[in-house]
Amino acid sequence: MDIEKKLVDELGKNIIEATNEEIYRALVSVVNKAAIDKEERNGKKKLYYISAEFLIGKLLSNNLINLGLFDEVHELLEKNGKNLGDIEELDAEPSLGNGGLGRLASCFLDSIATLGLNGDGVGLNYHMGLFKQTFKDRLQSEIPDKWIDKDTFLIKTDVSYPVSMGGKMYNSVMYDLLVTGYENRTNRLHLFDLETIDSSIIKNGIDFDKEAVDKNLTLFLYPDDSDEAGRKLRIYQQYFMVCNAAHLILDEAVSKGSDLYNLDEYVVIQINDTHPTMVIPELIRQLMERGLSIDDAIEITNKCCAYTNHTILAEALEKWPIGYLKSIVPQIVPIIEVLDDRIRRKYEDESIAIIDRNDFVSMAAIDINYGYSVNGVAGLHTEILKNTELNNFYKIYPEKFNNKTNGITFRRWLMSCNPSLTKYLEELIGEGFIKDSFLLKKLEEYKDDKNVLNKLSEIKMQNKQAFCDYIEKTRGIILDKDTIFDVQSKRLHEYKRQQLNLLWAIRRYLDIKAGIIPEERVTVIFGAKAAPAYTIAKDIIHAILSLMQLIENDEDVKKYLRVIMLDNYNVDVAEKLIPACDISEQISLASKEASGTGNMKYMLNGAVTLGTMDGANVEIFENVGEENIYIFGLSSDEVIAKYKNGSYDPKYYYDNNAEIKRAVDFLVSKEMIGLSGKDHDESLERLYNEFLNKDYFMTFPDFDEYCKVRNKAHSDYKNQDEWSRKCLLNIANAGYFSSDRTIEEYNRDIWKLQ
Ligand code: 9GP
Repeated sequence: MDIEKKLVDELGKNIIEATNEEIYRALVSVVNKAAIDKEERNGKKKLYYISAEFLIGKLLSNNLINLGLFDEVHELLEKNGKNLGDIEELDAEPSLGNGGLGRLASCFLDSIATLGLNGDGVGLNYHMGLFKQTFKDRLQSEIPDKWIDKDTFLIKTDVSYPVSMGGKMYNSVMYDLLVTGYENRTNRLHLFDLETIDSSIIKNGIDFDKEAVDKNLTLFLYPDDSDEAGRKLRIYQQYFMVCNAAHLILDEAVSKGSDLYNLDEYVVIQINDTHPTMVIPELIRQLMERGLSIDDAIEITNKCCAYTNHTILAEALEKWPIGYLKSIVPQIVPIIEVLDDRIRRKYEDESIAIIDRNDFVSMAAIDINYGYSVNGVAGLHTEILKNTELNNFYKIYPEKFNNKTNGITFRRWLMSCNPSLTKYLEELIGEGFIKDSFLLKKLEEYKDDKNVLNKLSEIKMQNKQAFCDYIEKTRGIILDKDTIFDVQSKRLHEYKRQQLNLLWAIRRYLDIKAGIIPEERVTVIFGAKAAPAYTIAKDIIHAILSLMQLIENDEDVKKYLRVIMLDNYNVDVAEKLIPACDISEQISLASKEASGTGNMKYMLNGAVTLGTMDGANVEIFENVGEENIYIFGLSSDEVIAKYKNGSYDPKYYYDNNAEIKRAVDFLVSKEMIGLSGKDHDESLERLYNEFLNKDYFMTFPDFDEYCKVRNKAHSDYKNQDEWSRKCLLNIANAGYFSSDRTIEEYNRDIWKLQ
């Protein structure tokens, strides 16, 4: 392709005369056209990956890489005195996800297209995304993340469906994002929306009238559900998503020749967590509308739907009051009742019923009873589902349960975010690993090659410097690349235990204040958003920001320890932070993190994991070997047993462990409270009490070992050759964690697309 000609045609002038904004707009158009050329209409069977979240990240570079245009465009712009990096700054990050769930969905779309599979994503077009995080007075505040107003890759289609909800009709409109595969086909992400959305109803941060559904339906991802109107809005969103999906699925199948009785030859639907579950009763309803009997409709739907579970936390295993469904989507309630009735008659087991005794509808029970596949997202997680959380289902449907350990796309999480490492790997082991990730293993040959180890350290240093420059430019914070970058970036949740990391930092701070000077200088970096209604998570952020402020104003401590909380952690920030990380904190309470995918991204970029035996950390451990990972903490069996016998008492640890007491007491010390200029600080006090009276995710039992192992990792860092060898072995053994491998397994075992 003559990219220069295309770009100039699009611009209507020479590149040198164009502004960055004009070039950006022209590139979007050129990229979309090139991507459309790679669409394929063939393939009888098609996958529909339905998800409330798709955390896709900026698209320009990724699309250029996948279309094989990156180097050419880069050089062309340079030749004309322009810089692709500057132009990319204009690329708004679509704010369509929250964390791992949405990022996984995006990695999967990339791999599906890269493997040449026929599969589209289906979701919602949130105008303001999750939210944009800002810090004010050491507290998180939320503002709308307006990404659609800017020029984007979104394509408006003429597809539209009527959706009946709450006694009113809504007409949808479908927008598409093109999903480019690496040197392969283009698929699509369909995002449904309403024309009537009105962002002027947003007041004070992200508050809005939750009842004005025609105006608010697709404003935000996960609107606050702490009240009834919020919970109902989530049902509106979910039904809107799946009603449109079902229409689209049936239309496409019929247009390809399906008589609907053979729908499973044309369609497979992957239900990503419980949010899209209503697609099951809705598909049944639409099949009946098209003339099928309920028996046939149920049987066919069952053959088309597969469910992925991404958590054992009750908060994400949704249960909706049947009363809410009756008021919003009465058309599917009789179907849900039939589905429930059939299961009750067949199994007489209350624990697997769909409508429980309190008249709540269990979404997971619909998925498991009426889908043909149930998978967990890492080996340990799937075992916990089978043996504990979903054991009653597993006993009935053992054949449905399977594991699909998560993965990440190397296109974004290596090639795009870490070009210097990619280039060096290509020099050493060839380009093959980009398509066959297991070839990374060849790198092991160099594990004792001093030159290679030095070069890897050098690349890490360059990435750390680039990250420092970025943080200075965007946040005005000056970091020191010659310190250990010890990083925890992920959603803020108590089970992920940012608070454990914080207690270590407090301990280190107090030691330094007491004159115990550490040998290693460490920069602890956090990136995390807390859900707006999750009070304790926000308290943890407040505590981290408070410690950060104390240290930033204390030159004596600052020399040895920095604590940096980055605002608005998103894919863009992640792409800069991950290549710069030395130690990757994956410290969830064992059994609670279904998989984690940040752990894989850090590993691939040559960071060493400090973690518990949880989620995919277990498989990282198995792949890299114990020498190349730092493990601590209770095992998942121990944790599960502690919950079962109710034996955990945080007060016992507080009373008997002086270090724990010292660190926890510091939360409500004069220094910390004093920052507020008042004599008390509600948020810090609440966190202190939470630790003492609850500590539901068992921070204290793991504290001593965590500190010991973390300090050992810091001290090992001094031996740069040894450390660099660990980094090399992490990279070399990351091949298993490519989402291409995961998608091949989904296709082999569940989807069976040609
Ligand atoms: O918490 C899990 C995370 O462990 C996993 O890696 C990710 C993708 O499978 O899903 C997350 N789950 C959710 O965000 C909500 O279920």
